Amino acid sequence: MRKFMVMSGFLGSGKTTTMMALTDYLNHNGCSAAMISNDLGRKGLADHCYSRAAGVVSEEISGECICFITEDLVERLRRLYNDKGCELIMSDIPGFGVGALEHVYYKLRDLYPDECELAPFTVITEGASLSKLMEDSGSPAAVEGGESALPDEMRYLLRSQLLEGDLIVLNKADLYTEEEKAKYLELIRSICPDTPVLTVSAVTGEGIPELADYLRSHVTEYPELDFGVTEEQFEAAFGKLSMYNCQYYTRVCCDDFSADDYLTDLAAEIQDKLREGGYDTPHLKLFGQREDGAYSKVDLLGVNREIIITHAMGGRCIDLPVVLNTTSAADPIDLTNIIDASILDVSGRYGLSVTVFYKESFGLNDEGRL
Ligand SMILES: Nc1nc2c(ncn2[C@@H]2O[C@H](COP(=O)(O)OP(=O)(O)OP(=O)(O)O)[C@@H](O)[C@H]2O)c(=O)[nH]1
Ligand SMILES: [Mg+2]
Repeated sequence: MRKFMVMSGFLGSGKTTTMMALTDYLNHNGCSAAMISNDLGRKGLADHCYSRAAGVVSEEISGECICFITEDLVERLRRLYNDKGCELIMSDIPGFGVGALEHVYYKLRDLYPDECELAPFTVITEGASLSKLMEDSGSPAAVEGGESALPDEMRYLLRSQLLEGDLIVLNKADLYTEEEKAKYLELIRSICPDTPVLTVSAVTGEGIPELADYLRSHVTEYPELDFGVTEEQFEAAFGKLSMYNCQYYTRVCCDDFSADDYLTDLAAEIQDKLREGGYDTPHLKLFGQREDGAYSKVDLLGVNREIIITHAMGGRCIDLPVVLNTTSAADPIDLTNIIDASILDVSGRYGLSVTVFYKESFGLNDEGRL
């Protein structure tokens, strides 16, 4: 079998976590699998660092959505199939992305028909996104641990992403009551009445074997595309979002420190400042790894939600390389100022020096980016 699949879904819905769980499960159950983390931004993004640190077979395609670099994607797939003996390869796309069905699946079918089979185009969703779709205009969505402050324009993306799927996966099942789960499934059915839906928890592993079997045994049906959303509405949604990525190295002047506490405090500082500025973040990721491989991963999925320590390092360290990535609903210059100031403030509190290796930030609609 030489199979490829794309996993789409909104920022923070659990694409990376689900691909990690699937890759790991498949590799332990008779199918050689690999995942590709794809995002805008320079090489060495948090998702790839995290999946590699966790020991999952993973690669990275950064700088451009796989939608627009078909030849590079095909080259990468060939290497994984031919040199590494992979049978099922999965890649995500940036979490605000729509259109990969057309740009990846249709192009692979038309230009590279004998390259590989295409598994169902899989869309991950979860309670926070579905609550955003459910809320009445003007009344914020209640999600686990807080209300969404995301702009209403995000609904164009959330709805279109669902419509693009051959398969919809309701993730984070461990967080819902039976009543909530039923409400989310009903909403999905009302938007996509004919699309199969599986429920999983990428964190507990519930439903992962069933999802893996489904992907192995089914192929895409090339769903018809009619989002019912105008170009202007997509532009309005993208216009609300900005990206900030940086990598820096931090070192304590004396004593040692907890990477888990440091990254959590940094996430809290950014959260407070974003909230004060009237902004929200669907996903802020912080990753730090000690020289011996021990790592800390902290996530924030909204200004009104609890900070998540996704993986605790546990011990202490004297220095730490840090990767910080976010796509936030904020002005790009304000976002940069907020994060830069937070890094300096919190590092100062811990007595840490900061050496920035690289930093980039831009609005998704900014013109002139090469
Ligand atoms: N409780 C719970 N948390 C989950 C589950 N799946 C993912 N998460 C958490 O949700 C957060 C975001 O998950 P990611 O996998 O990074 O989300 P993503 O879709 O890759 O996000 P982007 O890369 O920003 O588009 C992390 O803190 C995960 O640990 C789940 O099944 N249950
Ligand atoms: Mg991800």
